[in-house]
Amino acid sequence: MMNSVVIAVDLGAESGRVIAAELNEQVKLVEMGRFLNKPRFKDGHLRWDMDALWAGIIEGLSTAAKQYGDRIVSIACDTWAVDYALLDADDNVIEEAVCYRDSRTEGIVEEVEAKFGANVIWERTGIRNLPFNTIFQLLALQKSDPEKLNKADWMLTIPDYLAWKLSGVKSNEWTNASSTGIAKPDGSAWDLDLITKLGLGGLAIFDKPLTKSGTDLACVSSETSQLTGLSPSVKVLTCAAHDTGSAVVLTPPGEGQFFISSGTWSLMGMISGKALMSQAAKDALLSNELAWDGRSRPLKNIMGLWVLQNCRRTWNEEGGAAWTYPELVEFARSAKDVNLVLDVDDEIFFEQHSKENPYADRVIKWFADRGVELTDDEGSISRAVMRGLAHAYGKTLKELEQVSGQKAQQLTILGGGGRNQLLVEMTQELCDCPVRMGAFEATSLGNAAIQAYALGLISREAIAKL
Ligand code: LFR
Repeated sequence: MMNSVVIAVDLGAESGRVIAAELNEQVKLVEMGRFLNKPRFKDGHLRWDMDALWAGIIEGLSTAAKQYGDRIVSIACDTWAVDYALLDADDNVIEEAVCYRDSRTEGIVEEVEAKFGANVIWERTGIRNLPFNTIFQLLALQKSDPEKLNKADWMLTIPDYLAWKLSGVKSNEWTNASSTGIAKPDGSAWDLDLITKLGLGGLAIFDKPLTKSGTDLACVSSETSQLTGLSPSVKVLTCAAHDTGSAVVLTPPGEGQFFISSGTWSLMGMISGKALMSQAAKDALLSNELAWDGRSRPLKNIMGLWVLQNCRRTWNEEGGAAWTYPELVEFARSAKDVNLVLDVDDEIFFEQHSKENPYADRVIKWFADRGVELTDDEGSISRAVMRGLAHAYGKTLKELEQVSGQKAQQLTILGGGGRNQLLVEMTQELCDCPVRMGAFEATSLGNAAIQAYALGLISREAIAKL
């Protein structure tokens, strides 16, 4: 593997990154580009600005091509899950991708549950009914604009879409497919029986196969090569296209090893030989997503740093401040209100910040509704959010232990959330097991590790040691 470079394109809800992974004795990550990700309202819906994201990726890849030239062997893309672009038979994008935080899915889960029962998706897939999951987005689209679905030939989740733009080859990578709520839990195919039952039978988008993580799709297209200066021999691979799937590749193997993939969301769970399908698992709101290697990845979605990110927008965008996250953490350390705990998973915290309904006010109101007066300052609010997260981790870890029958030996924190030292300390206090810090750039590292493994440049054992 000496001297080769693989490129991880990793998009998160706040920003996107193009990262070069130098594969030598150690794997060294070098940032080639970073750009903001700002969904905005367009044609009545909150949509991702796909052109801006694409421009950021091309710029990052061009930088990589200049810096590493022929050392670059491959690229893979990962992003958040569940969202998609629809392509017609002539490869036209039918509409700009809608963001899963758009309100179009409101009420759809309730409709599905009333018609088919609350367990209809869980029983077949082990996936929890999260209102933003792809299946509910598709059902919302079917209601509002069925023509778009009928004329679609491919549904590409966002990383699949980017891989297609880079290579010209369309695919449905299996970790991301598992997050849609309508794929078979072993990743072998779309669950056509379930899809038909839910009223989406016969659509062309589901007559496509699923593709494993680590598949060689093709070389970059000549257009990509021209745009970026990358050699035409650079391969486009699939990694775990679902960012969480790439991040948790770095979970140490063995019994009792749990993870938190900590970023905009906190995903807390484990890698497991089998899906956790008991009633207790369902009650604990777990989702059995697919791991890159075909095992199961039972986890719970916890609202994550999203609430803090949006409070920061209140202070910075509306209030004219310019607080950084480290500053907010320092304020939280010396906050007036020390022990307040916010329920970060309350649905009022799902939608993004708006001028009309600023986040910091939402937090204060949440406490006021419960008869508690929270001091209206950055420190107290940030601290209540972080304590809320740590409490959610403590509770979820107990549930995971119970449902899996495995006592926690170690909890690994993966991703940028690990930089928040106060949150790490609180997590340590509330989770009764040793906490280990994993890589801050876990998603890019996991993405790169899957590429290197697929190319035969690194062993399974070496991945576990990254
Ligand atoms: C994290 C993540 C979560 C998924 C959420 C929405 O970035 O991918 O795993 O539930 O975003 O797609």
